[in-house]
Amino acid sequence: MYMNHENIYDHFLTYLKKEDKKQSVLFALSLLEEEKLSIEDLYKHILAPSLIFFECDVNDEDICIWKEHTRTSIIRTIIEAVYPYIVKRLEKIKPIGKKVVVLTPAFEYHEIGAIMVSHLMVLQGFDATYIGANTPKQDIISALRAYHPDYIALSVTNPYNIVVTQQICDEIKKFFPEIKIILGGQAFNDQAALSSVKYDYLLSDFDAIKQFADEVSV
Ligand code: B12
Repeated sequence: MYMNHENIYDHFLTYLKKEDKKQSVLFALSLLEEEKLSIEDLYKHILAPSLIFFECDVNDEDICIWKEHTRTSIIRTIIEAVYPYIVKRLEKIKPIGKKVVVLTPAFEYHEIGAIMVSHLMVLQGFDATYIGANTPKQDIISALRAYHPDYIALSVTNPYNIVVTQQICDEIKKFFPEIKIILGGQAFNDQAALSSVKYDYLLSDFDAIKQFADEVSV
């Protein structure tokens, strides 16, 4: 019987450190199956930290990039396998009647945060669709034309992608002034980065999604 998130996290890391995909995936899914953790807690306390705090062992430096890629791929498999559990929860979720398109902009390959955000938004009653990583400006515009969302959420990790984010936000505001722009991701840890970007909401972490849902569903 687990006492707290820390114990679960440590247990999960023993599998991840060995790149044991089978045990990592089975263990993570068993937490949901046996209702030891909610999807929200699995993402917040287990999966996200396992990537954010990934550190290279000094002895492993030569193979570190390979290890990081392998870990990312394991986490991605788990997130995709969580989707049926989201569908199961949908029966109990009251839709709030707001559509969101989630993506990462051109040149931004870090997409795990964006995928998790789209899932967590669905769990809060949003009609949220993840349209991909490294999304060129033109494809974003086409998606907005097709989906007519209330919000577009951009996840940006690398600070050097703020310039492209600024250009995308300018176009969105020009062609779709009614669509509200949500920004999130590590690139905005330094809020000075935002001075040149047109946006409506800055959400810092997973908890902010719930607060945002409460705010816009009234
Ligand atoms: C996995 C990973 C990769 C993978 C990504 C694979 C994929 N399919 O996503 C790959 C190998 C592609 C990669 C590449 C690179 N990476 Co990398 N990567 C990481 C790593 C280890 C984990 C990222 C991750 O998924 N975290 C888990 C998610 C859940 O966290 P998150 O995205 O931050 O999301 C949280 C919040 O930011 C927030 N959030 C995020 N988006 C949004 C959106 C909304 C709307 C909301 C509400 C919240 C929200 O919610 C989450 C929970 O709090 C980080 C280490 C780290 N400290 O993060 C480095 C890291 C981000 N990478 C880094 C770098 C430098 C690179 C490369 C430039 C390396 C290189 N030289 O090639 C390239 C750049 C590629 C590109 N053009 O984008 C640096 C960035 C440093 C910086 N500040 O500039 C980091 C921090 C590593 C480091 N310590 O140096 N990387």
